[in-house]
Amino acid sequence: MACSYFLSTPTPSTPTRQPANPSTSLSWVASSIHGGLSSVAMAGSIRDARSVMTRLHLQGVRATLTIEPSKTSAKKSQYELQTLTGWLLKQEQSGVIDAELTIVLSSISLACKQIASLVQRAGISNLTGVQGATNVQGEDQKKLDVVSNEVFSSCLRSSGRTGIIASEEEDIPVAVEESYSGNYVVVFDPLDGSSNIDAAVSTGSIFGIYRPTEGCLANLDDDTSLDQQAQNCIMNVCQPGSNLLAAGYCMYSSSVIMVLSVGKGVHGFTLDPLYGEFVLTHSDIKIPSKGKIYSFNEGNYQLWDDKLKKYMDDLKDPGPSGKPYSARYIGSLVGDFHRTMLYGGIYGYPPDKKSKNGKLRLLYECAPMSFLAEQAGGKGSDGYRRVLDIHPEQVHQRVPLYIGSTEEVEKVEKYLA
Ligand code: AFP
Repeated sequence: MACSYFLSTPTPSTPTRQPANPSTSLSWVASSIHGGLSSVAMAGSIRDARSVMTRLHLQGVRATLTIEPSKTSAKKSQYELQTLTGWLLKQEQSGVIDAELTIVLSSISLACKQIASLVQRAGISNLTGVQGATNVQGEDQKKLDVVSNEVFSSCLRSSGRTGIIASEEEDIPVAVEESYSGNYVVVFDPLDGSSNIDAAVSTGSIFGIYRPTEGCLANLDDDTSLDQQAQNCIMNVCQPGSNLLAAGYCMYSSSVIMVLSVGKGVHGFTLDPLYGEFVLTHSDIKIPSKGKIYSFNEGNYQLWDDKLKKYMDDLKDPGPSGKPYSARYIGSLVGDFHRTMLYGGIYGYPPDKKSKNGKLRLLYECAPMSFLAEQAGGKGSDGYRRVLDIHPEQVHQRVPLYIGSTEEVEKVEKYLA
């Protein structure tokens, strides 16, 4: 890290110190009593400082190199912002991601900004309510589900770096014709929690990015039939979460926050509504190892397995401390998971008598969130195994999910064993 030092004429009370590494980069101030040079702030190495010393000596000024940490310039400027764009470029420069992935992530951030503005204005621009169709999973599509899917897909297509996209709102994964390099496989839920939209409650977009795979390049000029191409796309999308290169979500709430991992920790960026830029606000997020908040839809309690009922009953037992766990449930995975990441605790969507695999989808909900949980030091489990180890058999496959603080996830696993 660059340090700040002073180069000044000596006084009896300031002993001369020599730096360990003469090429260390630093900022410094040269000041002299006689040489006409007074408090000149410079940035450079100690070699630069020594050359100024030499010049001072040549001018007949007697000065000695005295190096002291600056009290003022170590302070971070209040105007210094780390934007998502700048952060991505840094990751690229340090070889964590390549230029292609940088472009894909930028195009996702653009989609999120557009969806954020649509969500905020939904009530004004008649975008609340249902579209009148159902998706492949038989769920009513909201108008904003459809629009957000359009926005997400078109941003990814126009990035030119995405080979296949798989969305909650599309029956099967689609090969992207505009792709000319990169060919990343991107899975996403463009607007999760959309049943909350009409009440202006938190929603979010979730995404995961997989490595390009050879079997599924969209080439509409070749003789491959569309059916075969679709098959290829399905095969290539059905990768376990352990193959994820990057994953994240964008939460549309009292603020718009994009949380992202490229496999080196988890970082959160808040959209500055004045600049229209995502700004780094949550660096290297770590989930507390335990936490006394649980987030389950307890309306399904009677439909749960007895082991899970026992677990839930015990969470509510005040015990010797006199303090039971607290319940928090928005009904929007992104919002519930975001809180769990920051405060600790557990989010769960268990199986029940009606839905034997729970409600959440492996590819574009459970796997990306589990990737983030692990990158933040937490855990994602289906009750018995690591979610990231599950190999999807279908694009819209559902799995039970228990995710959050490591100790809390291990606790529910013990009850279910
Ligand atoms: P919607 O997109 O239909 O609102 O579903 C949201 C969701 O997939 C997820 O975000 C929630 O955690 C979960 O469903 C809530 O489901 P319940 O309403 O059954 O609790």
